Amino acid sequence: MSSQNPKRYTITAALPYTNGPVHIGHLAGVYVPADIYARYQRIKGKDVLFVCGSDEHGVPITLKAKKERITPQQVVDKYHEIIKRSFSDFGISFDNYSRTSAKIHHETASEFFRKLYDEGKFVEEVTEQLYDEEAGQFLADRFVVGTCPKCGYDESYGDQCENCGTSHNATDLINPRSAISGSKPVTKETRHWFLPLDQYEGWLKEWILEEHKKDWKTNVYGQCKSWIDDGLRPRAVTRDLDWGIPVPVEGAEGKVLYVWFDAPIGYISSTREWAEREGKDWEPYWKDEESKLLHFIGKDNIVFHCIIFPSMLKAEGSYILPDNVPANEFLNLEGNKISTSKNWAVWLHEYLEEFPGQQDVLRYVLTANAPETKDNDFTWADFQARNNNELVAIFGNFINRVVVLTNKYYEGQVPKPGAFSEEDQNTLQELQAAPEVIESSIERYRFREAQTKLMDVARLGNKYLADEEPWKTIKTDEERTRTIMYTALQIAAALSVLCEPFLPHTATKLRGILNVSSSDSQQANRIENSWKDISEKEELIPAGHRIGTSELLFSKIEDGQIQHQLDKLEASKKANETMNAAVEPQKDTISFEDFTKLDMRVGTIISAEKMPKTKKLLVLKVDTGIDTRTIVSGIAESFSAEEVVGKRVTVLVNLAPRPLRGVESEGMILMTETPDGKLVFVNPDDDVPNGASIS
Ligand code: B3M
Ligand code: ZN
Repeated sequence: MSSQNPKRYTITAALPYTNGPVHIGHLAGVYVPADIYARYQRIKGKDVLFVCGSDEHGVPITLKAKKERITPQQVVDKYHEIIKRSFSDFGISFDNYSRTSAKIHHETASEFFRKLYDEGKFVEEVTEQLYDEEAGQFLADRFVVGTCPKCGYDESYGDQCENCGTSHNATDLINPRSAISGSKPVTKETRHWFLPLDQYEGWLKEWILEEHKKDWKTNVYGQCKSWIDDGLRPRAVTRDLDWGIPVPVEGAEGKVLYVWFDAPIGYISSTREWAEREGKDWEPYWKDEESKLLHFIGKDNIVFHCIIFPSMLKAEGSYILPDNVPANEFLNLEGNKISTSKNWAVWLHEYLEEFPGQQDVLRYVLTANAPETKDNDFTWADFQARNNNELVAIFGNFINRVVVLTNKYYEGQVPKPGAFSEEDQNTLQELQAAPEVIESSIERYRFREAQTKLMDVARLGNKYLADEEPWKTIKTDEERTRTIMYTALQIAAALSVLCEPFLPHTATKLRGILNVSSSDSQQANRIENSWKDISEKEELIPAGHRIGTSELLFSKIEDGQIQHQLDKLEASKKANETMNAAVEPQKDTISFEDFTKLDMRVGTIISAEKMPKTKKLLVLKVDTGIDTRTIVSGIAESFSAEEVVGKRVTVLVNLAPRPLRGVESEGMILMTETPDGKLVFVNPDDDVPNGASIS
């Protein structure tokens, strides 16, 4: 592993589960930081491979398919496209975006498994696993929920607790219940293959706890340490499921690879897919010690990328190990945890519809608030403030003033400078130091700090103009004005390079405005600056060069746009409240005998009148098939007496009679309630006769 000056970079970003679109939490935690890093290394001229792809196996996909009543394949086909599109819209510059349902991935993962299998690296064992008798299937991973054995959270999944991050076996859960049928699972014997993590403990201790004590982030190192200190146990790498990569071994019918076994191999398959397309060799990116392998992930994926996948790579034997795993914490939204099921999220595809062309604003705000060392909060007020007070007022304003004045004073030509004053020299010196300042933050994965330093360059430009006031000197000193404008233009040109990792769309736009090129341009006599040039070149944009016309880089975001976003979230909150209010927790279990004591019949209301001096009560005559009887029912706030006559109803007929306001009520009509509190009848189909019993 070569941290210092590696030959090439293999950068991976977590493969998103393809069971829904991607939101700002994904972008802030994983994809924007990974992209900043990849773009930065490319501008520095490094050999970079940045890969990702859709994670299309695993229980989350199957559950979504069940919920939407479509096939798992339909689920992944739908979301793969949406996710891929969002990434490209936001400028996430993957060299390849693959998917784990691709043939090359099935092959790569199967070969990998087979090699470990053939070399006896797995332990094969018949164990008791949770089984749902109602659904007729084993309950692995997210198919089962229960109480976390570590933190007591009672919605923990079978393979991982979202509350404390611990990864466990489904049989470790306390009070497990099936996510499919809700029933209590039984245990049943089944054969599986286990990766004996306990055998890698000594090596992991040395590799992580010793070698990476200093360079891994404290949140990452801390999680690994606690895992290793707790003692590692063998982990099953196969599952009894019908969606996934079939276990490539005889006698393993009906079994697939555990999604967390195949998904990280997806990084390798994505690399192979890229290499085949580009006519390159994939192996150095994964097998040459001089390559630097980096995994960008969210904190819930730490154990898989720091312990399990490296153990797999180690077991295989020919791969390099990650040099670093710069995992982020979580991003919250307006004070609450982002939640797909509660629709408490800002979806990337929706954002783009509402803020077209403003992807860099979101990238900027997410980096400014990146949850690098602790969970952080995204608020729309902050989004607006950072756009209006920073991007518009500092960056955009500086560029606009430079371009407008150059066009006005010099018809768009960079003026020839005279002698530089001390202020000019200091400013240019500060500019030359900027790449190194930004660089040192990026190399330590401190992207928010790096972006602040980028903005300091725009601040430097603004301050320079404000101090030197070319709009005043133009009236008195032409040569001085030319020098000022020349200097300011150098800052603008530097910004068009320095902002590229953070704000790629803005960088392109700015290069257009300044009429300078990016390295892929075919233009003759092009002006092209690299990261290094900013510190090393005498001038970045020469006198006589003609710039383009002014165009606003950023535009103000109005209160109304923000209010619209807040209203959308408010609507989600309301919808959740009504949904939660509607679902009461299940009551205590009753025996079958208890149930058979209830005598419920289909009946028809034949007359109704309001109980005098009450708001709620109607006195009903009901034909129960057995007899016609009087029932007093508290439904008058939802129904008038007239409208209930003729209604088919369900009646509990053997409820002990009780007097209500002096009228004997001989049973109970079964009702339910809409989320907004309106009562509705539980009414049987019309062709069921009165007296039919319900059981
Ligand atoms: N799909 C988990 C997630 O989306 C998982 C990451 C796989 S990375 C190999 O959080
Ligand atoms: Zn837990």
